[in-house]
Amino acid sequence: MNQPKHRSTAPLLAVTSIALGLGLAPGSTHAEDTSHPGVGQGEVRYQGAPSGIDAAQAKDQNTGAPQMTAEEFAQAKKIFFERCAGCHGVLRKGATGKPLTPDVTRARGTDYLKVFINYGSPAGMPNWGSSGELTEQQVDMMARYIQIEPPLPPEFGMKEMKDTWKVIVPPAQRPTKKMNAFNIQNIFSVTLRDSGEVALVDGDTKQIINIVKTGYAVHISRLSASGRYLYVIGRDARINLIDLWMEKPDNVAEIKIGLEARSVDTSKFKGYEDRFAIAGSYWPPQFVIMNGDTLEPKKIVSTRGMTVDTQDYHPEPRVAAIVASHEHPEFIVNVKETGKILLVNYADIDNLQVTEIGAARFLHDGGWDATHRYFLTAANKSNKVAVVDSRERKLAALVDVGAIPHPGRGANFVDPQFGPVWATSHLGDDSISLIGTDPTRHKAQAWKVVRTLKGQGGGSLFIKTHPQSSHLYVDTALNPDPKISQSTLVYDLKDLARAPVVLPIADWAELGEGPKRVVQPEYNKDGNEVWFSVWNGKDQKSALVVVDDRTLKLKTVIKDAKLITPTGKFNVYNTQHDVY
Ligand code: DHE
Repeated sequence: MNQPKHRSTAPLLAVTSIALGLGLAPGSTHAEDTSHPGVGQGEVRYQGAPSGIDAAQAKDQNTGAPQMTAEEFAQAKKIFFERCAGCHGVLRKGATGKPLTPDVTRARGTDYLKVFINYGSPAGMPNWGSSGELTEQQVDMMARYIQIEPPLPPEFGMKEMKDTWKVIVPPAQRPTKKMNAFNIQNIFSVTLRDSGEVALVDGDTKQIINIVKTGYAVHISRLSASGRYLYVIGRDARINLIDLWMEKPDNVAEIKIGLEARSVDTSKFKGYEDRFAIAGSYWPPQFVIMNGDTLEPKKIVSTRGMTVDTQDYHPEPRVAAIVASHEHPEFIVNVKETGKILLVNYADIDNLQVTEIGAARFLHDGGWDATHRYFLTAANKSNKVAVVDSRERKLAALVDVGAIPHPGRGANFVDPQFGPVWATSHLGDDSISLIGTDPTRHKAQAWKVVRTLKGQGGGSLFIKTHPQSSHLYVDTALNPDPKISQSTLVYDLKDLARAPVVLPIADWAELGEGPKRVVQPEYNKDGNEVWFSVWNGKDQKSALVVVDDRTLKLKTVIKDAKLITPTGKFNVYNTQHDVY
């Protein structure tokens, strides 16, 4: 490096002569510099040296980009954030979808890109044009838009969070004991995706207790360690804190922690019960630790950094699943695009210790093994499951599975031949991978796929069982064949060689028209009922279907005009205790 050659001495000389002209001793650091009002001379000398960056390396990023009117740009930007950013990322660096940065797209050219946007691809890109979702003019506009440098959404720091933070009922004014007669351990928090609400449904009586206003397109609900507080996070990064002890459980605090988010969890280690909450955002890429009972934000940490494999800088590593360790006062945070798993120790958040575990891209969802020591999580586009030993704080294994694993939190049971296993289904194929999870008594099987079951088809999102059940339920909500997306498979865990049973869940709901996707099996507290969402269009009828787990017969259908687009369901007890 020839750095000294680039460094001109001119500014230093200039400052010195100004100092001399003012009659000040050269080297005085206190006198103000007249060329930089308000700045001391010493500071100007210190910071005023020319940068070693060659100006020619800093290019005008939009040279050679196609033309767009301001109106087209505004419309294309809106379409991109609404339809494309989920897969390709806000900065278009790629994740589930391919990278769409101008270096890639400009080399392809407008005509090529138009074909792609119009007809989609077998790798999963929707056919936006030929399906009629986008007009010919919009397809052309999007093909030009993605050749222009992506516009940056704003950052969201402490000030922005505090501006949105509301304590609706302060802790001192909340009940000191449970004020209702509900069996709160068997309440289900049901995401009403397109109405910006959750339904709290009494698992015993199947009655709706309350419909609570939340963020837009709620993603998940999680419970505090005591089971009293329910945390709900919307895609718009709004968190609602619901107190289940109130006469009618409702919001007691809320905050927006970013512009887009998917995950929230709470401190579960002994001595820290209900103390902290954590939420991760997609944009900006960061997580925030909050007070558990008020949501007051305490510490924000960015996840921008280097990727695990090529060690290149990634400007948008989104926070995917977060779980709370039972072995240490730590949150386990999946960073999707860098493929890193962070162990964030909350014992002293002013001197925050973060252990970084290299796993694989692109980390998504996951859950605990039955002992709650090992966290198994999908690195979906790597077709792997990463296993973290939360006691030893290190990676235990990277296990090759089927195409695009998507476990939700997965399913734990005992394989009659291979011992304790955790299972995932897949978005990209019809397999269900069973991974051995007992390195002590079944060492040879630990962290290996010991058995692969054949499902109904790809497009599976969630798989579930319960310690009191001998069944394994696998949905196929995103399969293109309605017969498959509207039903579920059930395996007999005592006899895995036996052909699985198909339950026609959507038919049982008798809803009439619509896609009626059957999604996310969730058990009740006792493990003898399984609840499914029949997820229909916003203006169509949806329902919750409850199956008797012992007989595999329909138990009841919960229908209500207020149950708009139900998707995820979270049983209080099972979520609180990580039972799955
Ligand atoms: Fe999810 C979990 C992200 C689309 C329903 N989803 C998760 C988690 C992440 C995630 C990171 C894990 C959270 C955790 O455990 O802390 N989901 C995403 C996406 O990025 C994606 C692909 C696109 C998007 O724009 O959001 C996406 N998810 C969906 C849906 O379309 C689903 C089916 C319906 C819906 O409600 O939007 C959906 N995701 C769910 C559910 C869970 C979930 C029900 C929790 C499962 C569980 O049992 O814990």
